Amino acid sequence: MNRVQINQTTLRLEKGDITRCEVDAVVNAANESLLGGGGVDGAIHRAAGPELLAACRLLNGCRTGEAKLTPGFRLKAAHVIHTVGPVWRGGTHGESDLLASCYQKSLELADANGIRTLAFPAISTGIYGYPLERATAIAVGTVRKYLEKHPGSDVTEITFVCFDDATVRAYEQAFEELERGT
Ligand code: AR6
Repeated sequence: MNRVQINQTTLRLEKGDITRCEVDAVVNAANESLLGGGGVDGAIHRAAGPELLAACRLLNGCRTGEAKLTPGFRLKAAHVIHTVGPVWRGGTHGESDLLASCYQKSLELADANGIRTLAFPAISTGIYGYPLERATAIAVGTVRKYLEKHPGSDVTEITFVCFDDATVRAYEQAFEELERGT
């Protein structure tokens, strides 16, 4: 299963590179400095150009679980929502609440800025080591809760962009669990 509908919003998954997504905003899995890094963060900064780093420098960093907005500069996406996922430290350091907060705060920023189409990477599941299936369940579950609580949300389409097949399978499973209501 690669598509789920919640109120007016379609959740979909796509395999590929988030820097090429034609959406209103892409979400960046950043670190607290917001000054760039590896993984999807490095790819977004390379594709957006040096103006993105200059804009990020003005933001004074971002705490784990929070989100901040910049323009997308040379990306096709008009905006970048930078959020900082938790580093996995065994699961007993508030990681699940912090990861859920990344999705929640990103959606709040999207709605506050008229963003209708949004693409998320699998936050924290790369360099930060969050177990994949647990992370995708939190991603999909948090988005569902947000949309059920905000039936007037302007966001019409949310794409979970998967860089590899294991991530595709994890989102497919999370979509199936959501449809089954588990
Ligand atoms: N498009 C979509 N997904 C991607 C792309 C891409 N171009 N590149 C990687 N991914 P990660 P984190 C996937 O490590 O775990 C940075 O240094 C990747 O396969 O990018 O939150 C930051 O500055 C994985 O599925 O982010 C932080 O220091 C997912 O994106 C730290 O890494 C997230 O992997 C954040 O670590």
